[in-house]
Amino acid sequence: MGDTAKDQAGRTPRAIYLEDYTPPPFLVDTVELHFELEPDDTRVRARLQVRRNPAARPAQPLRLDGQDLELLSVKLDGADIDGSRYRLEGQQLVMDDLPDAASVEIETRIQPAQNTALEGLYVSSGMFCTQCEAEGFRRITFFPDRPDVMARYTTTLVADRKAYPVLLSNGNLVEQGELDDGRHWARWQDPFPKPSYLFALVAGNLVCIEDSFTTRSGREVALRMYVEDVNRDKCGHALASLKQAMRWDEERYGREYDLDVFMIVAVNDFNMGAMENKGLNIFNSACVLASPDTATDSDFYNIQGIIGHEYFHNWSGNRVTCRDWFQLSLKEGFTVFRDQEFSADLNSRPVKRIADVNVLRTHQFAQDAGPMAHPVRPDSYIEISNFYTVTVYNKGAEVVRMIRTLVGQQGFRKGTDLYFERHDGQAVTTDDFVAAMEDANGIDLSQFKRWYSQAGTPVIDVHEDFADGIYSLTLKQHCPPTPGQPEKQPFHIPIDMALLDRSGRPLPLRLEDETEAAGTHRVLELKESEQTFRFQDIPERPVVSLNRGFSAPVKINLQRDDTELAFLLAHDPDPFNRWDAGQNLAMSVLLRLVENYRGERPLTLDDTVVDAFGALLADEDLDMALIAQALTLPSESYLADQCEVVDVDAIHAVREFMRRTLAQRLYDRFLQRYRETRSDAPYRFDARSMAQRSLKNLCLAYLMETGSEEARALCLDQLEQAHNMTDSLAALTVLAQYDLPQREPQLELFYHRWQHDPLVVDKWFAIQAGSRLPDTLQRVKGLLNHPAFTLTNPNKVRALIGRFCQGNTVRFHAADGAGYRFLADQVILLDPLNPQIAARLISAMSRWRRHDAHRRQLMKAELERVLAVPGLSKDVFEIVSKSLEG
Ligand code: 7MF
Ligand code: ZN
Repeated sequence: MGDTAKDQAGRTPRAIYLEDYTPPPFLVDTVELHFELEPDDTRVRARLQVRRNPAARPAQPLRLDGQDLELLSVKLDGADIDGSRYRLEGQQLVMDDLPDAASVEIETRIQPAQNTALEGLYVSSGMFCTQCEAEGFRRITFFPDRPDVMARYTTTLVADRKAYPVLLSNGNLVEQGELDDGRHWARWQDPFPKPSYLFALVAGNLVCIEDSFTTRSGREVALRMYVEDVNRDKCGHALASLKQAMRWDEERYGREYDLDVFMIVAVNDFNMGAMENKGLNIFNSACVLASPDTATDSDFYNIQGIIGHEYFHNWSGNRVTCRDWFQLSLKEGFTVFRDQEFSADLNSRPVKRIADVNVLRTHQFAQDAGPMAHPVRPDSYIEISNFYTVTVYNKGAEVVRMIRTLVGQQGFRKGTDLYFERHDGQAVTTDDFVAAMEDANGIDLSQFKRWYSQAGTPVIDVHEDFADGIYSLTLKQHCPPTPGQPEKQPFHIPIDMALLDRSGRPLPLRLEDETEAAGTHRVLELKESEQTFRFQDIPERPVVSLNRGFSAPVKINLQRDDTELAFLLAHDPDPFNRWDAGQNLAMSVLLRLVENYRGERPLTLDDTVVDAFGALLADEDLDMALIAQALTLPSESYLADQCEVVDVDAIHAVREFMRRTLAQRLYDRFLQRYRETRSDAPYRFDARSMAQRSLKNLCLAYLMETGSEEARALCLDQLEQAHNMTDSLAALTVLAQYDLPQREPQLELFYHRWQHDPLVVDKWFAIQAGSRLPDTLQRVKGLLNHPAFTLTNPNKVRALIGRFCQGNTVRFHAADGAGYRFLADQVILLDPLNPQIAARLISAMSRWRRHDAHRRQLMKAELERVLAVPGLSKDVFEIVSKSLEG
């Protein structure tokens, strides 16, 4: 039985509060784990050396968490004890009257093959593997399953030799042997104390691809990647990325790897992207396996970043970990910041920044404005799995980035050095992180810390004034209310800015209390609700470039006309703000078009706008990836966020109109660019070739919007000629948007070519689920019965159901409510199998209140239907109940 939304007494699940934190009554010095692995009957013996925590309130019992475990026996200091010496209380095993130090040995039985939740120990494609973060270890054995209990682990695995020739766990292999019943065993020892969430084991029939890395201090580290034999040719990119990450962390943070072996395992059934288990990272196969034939540029790019992310956790997460799960952003915000900078250093920095800001604005700003809004450091949760969010991760990374902006690159490095030195081997808080930054730099970040405790996206209203050579910039901040936080205190906001003259050159800046100008850009520190900055000796009315590089995760309210936006799009020396001006220009055009569409007035596009985008397309000096990003119109969901009441049909129609019109009016330029960027060169993963492919495929998509025979021929030709997945998938994705005779045969052909490769089949599902054609829901429903589809594989669920409900706004929100009914049906089927994935899916309806009355009613009814399901998981219960309250 899984955990249920209501317990036997019918009570709803209890929330956990940050303010209730108390230190653990007992610490665990060592753990010896012994596994006898059988898919349907695994025996786990755990021997814990426990010791009373001097820092805890005295006389408390030992409490061990356990979930879905069959308890076989308990021993205390080597002797069997009976049920009078311990009790099972809820999901804990409680022992009173323990001595100050004791050995507790517990034997349990679990059924990994029945574990569809993919938390704890489970079987995937015939191999055993684990996922323990955040609270999965309690599904393996009874243990104080909280990150402030750090222990040294020794793990012995026993399994059938034929079926499971490879036996892995954290740390170093210390011993192995054969048993005479066809089984073998291996013992692993991890010298570093770690919290239970970093425990991992893997047992299966895997091949090992070896490499090595020599650290800066000259130690040789063995790098081993374990995959199914069919995937042996898809490991090169991950291993190359790993070595880049190891070098980068040495150079940028002075951090070396600390064990003699680093292992990566690829698993087909995995709830998330990857997991940083000490010395044994486990990856969703979709986030680690790549070959040019089967993976796209964005797959290659993401894999590099995710490999970096998991590797960087070895210091930001493992050596220094979280005191409790409210501190999740301590490791995740910091590590996302680190992986973002890694990707920026290795590829194009502006391209990376634009991509990251896009994620933040479309997903995190939306979360901040909805019923699931929470601070970077939440103060309560029902199910912690629901708080692995864009707020904790991506806004958390922005908070770290703002600290770096405030203290500078060198000050930041001093801060991280002090942080790692002070807290190595400890479980700490976001306050500890900030304190290290303060102490290393002699500054006060107390007001800044509101970024951790207050939810919501601050809004800055801008007022400009120019007279007598003085340019005055007035910034007023406010932050809308969020659940539980009606009023907010002012944030400490770093705003990077410049003033541009008529030709786009940044002017020297001198504030009124300064004697001479210093530099042509400034980081203004906004701390009050309202502040005015007066710049002297300004020769002409300037154009302000604000929040350059997106220096703070805020919304800027500054009314500009199309001409000024077009000017910034053409001239801003900050590439990020250049792109941003283009997005704002497109946005204001589109929002006006929405009004026209609703008023049944004709839709038109001004020359200013067409010319601005046309000039960009023709710019020979601009990075092709930036051109592609600038020509990508704001997404339908981001547009929806800018509307009082969302009109999905209007938004879809005007965005398509603008794409089609740009394509018609700039047809020749798109065509020329397409021809220039075609290439027969073999696939290479580097910023230049990726940029070229991204512009080419953007041009193809625009050209197809015109419906020309020529474009169609180019698309089919690309599909036929493509010698890499990036190009063939791009062509097929475009083709799938049109009701053309070639659509079905080409989809069919693609499936037949790739049916043996589950990751490519996922792409095939996603293409169909993302099509804007009106019969897409029917199609998706049909594909649920396709032999390659299964609800028990999260990648399949995300590709088909996730793509339809989260990536196909116009079809999901169909006015008849069929999309909503479909989602609720699937969530109800999925929840008993995999609550984490079910909870992520149902979030697609959490912002139901923003839609028109008709759709609101339909979504609310579906949410209520889900909430009424008996035995609902805590995961889905929390999302649905908060969505209905909010
Ligand atoms: C890059 O954070 C950025 C974020 C938890 C699982 C991986 O290392 C992780 C794990 C979730 C959501 C996003 C990411 C991860 C998880 C992730 C991966 C790569 N500690 Br849930
Ligand atoms: Zn992480």
